[in-house]
Amino acid sequence: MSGQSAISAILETDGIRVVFQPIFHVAGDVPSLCAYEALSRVPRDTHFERADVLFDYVRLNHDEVRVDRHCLATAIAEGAELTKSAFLTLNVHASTIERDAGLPRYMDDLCARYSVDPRHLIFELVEQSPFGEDRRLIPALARFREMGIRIALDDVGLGYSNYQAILDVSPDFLKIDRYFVQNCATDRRRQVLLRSIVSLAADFGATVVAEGIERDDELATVRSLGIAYGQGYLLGHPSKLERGSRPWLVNMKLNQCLINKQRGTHVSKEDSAR
Ligand SMILES: [Ca+2]
Repeated sequence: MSGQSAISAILETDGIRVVFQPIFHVAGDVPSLCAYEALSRVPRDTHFERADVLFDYVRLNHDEVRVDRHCLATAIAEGAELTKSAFLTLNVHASTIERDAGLPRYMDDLCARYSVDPRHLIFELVEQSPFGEDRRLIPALARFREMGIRIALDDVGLGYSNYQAILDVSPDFLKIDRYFVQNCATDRRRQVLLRSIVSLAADFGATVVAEGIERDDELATVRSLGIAYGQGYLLGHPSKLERGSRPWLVNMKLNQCLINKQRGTHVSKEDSAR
């Protein structure tokens, strides 16, 4: 079976599943859950063993639009309930936003169908090639912003999520890739880079989220550098959403002793929605 047919088979059988990983506000005395990232997973017994393998193939074959549409629909269908009390972040390729002129209407329809307020959604822009080469990205993003959807730049620091993207996209959020967070407690060079991203974000009016926090000392360092939002295995693993369950609170291994008493500025959903 070719890769394209394998993708078609996965989409037609609703093979892509979604899990949700919590994002916490970590600057206050007590961490508070404020958003969930929807992450796609593929069945292991198919042509593609992992989602990143599938997405690499999709990008290579310029097939982002149909796969992104499918993943967005799945994430909103399964995560609609979460948007009642938190933000829901959705990964989407910048190239899909550039090419898919019908996507705003598609999102409108999905939000109406599942009673989701688009102001509670955040697009995480991912890309493996230069952003906005044909200049359609910025006007396309403006249409989503008019709907109330906010824009995050994913994997900041890696590849094409760089200064040019920050300048062109003016993202509301910068999600710092785990590469810069791992071992940041002991690696001063990583601290220098993180500090510079925090300063850059402040100047651009963007909010920083640190990804891949796995250790207590990494969380403490992230907090000491003034990063208010965090995500990672220490705080909560990606989990399937099961009705009535709050698996993230059970999984949360946060060491409260590490939360220093310095008060951060808490941005509630209502505050930040303005
Ligand atoms: Ca992401």
